[in-house]
Amino acid sequence: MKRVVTIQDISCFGKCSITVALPIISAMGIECAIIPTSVLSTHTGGFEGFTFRDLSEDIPKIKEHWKKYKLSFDTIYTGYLGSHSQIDYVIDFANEFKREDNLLFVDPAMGDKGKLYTGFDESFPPHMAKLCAIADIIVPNLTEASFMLGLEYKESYDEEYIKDVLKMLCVLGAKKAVLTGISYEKDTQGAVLYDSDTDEFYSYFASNIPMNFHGTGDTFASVFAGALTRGIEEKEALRLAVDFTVETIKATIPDAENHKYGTKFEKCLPSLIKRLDN
Ligand code: PXL
Repeated sequence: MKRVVTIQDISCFGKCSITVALPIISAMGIECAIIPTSVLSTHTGGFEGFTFRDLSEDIPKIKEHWKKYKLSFDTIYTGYLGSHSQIDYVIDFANEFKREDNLLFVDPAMGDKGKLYTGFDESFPPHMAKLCAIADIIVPNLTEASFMLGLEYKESYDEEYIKDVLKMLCVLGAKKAVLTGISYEKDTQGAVLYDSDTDEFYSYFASNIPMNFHGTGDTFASVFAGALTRGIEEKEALRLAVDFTVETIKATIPDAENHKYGTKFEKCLPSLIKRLDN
């Protein structure tokens, strides 16, 4: 059985990070080990007064313990990290557990819609860029990419601009980069992949549902990381991740007023499993 370790926070309520990654990756038939980097009562997107327990100091201790057991992972998948020291500990973990034949998959989850999430300042993205630099593949949205590259965030853009941003992301050091939440036309939204080894681009778009639900980036990243771990070819993995994310958004439309409570992704897991079986 393939094995992923995902390193991100536990938001106890609100369906994002580990509470999304773990069920999705398990449903994809992959073992999912976790390193919780912090525990929050809710995510930071729209809840007042959330708690935050920093577990940074546990990361090196978990690493040392796992080293004794010579544990290995097909994919190291990192998501939201809540402090500068967590980034350093995760880089250290990746340097220890990265092999020639495994995947370091980085979702630099730290902002959306041109703004950084509550709790981050402008010193954070350049630091996250250092983790992205050692990754095999990174999956930022345009906000995260713009902050890491020191570019002004653009609401509207064309294909050329997105291609330039992807190339700049790979200049940071990542081998491959995917920009998520890309929309050239109002009716479609999707993701664009760039492979710096082959200098090739691949785009996949599905219907654009003009609603924002929390945790959809984590859903996309979990399915994409899971599919790559299963050995699914990148283009198909991207299609699977975009399609599943759109399906979860559609399943949540009846509950749109509770967008901060996350999506009803659980309803869609059977169809994800079915698609993997085919
Ligand atoms: O979905 C990304 C995410 C993960 N973890 C926490 C967050 C967010 C986005 O706001 O606040 C704690």
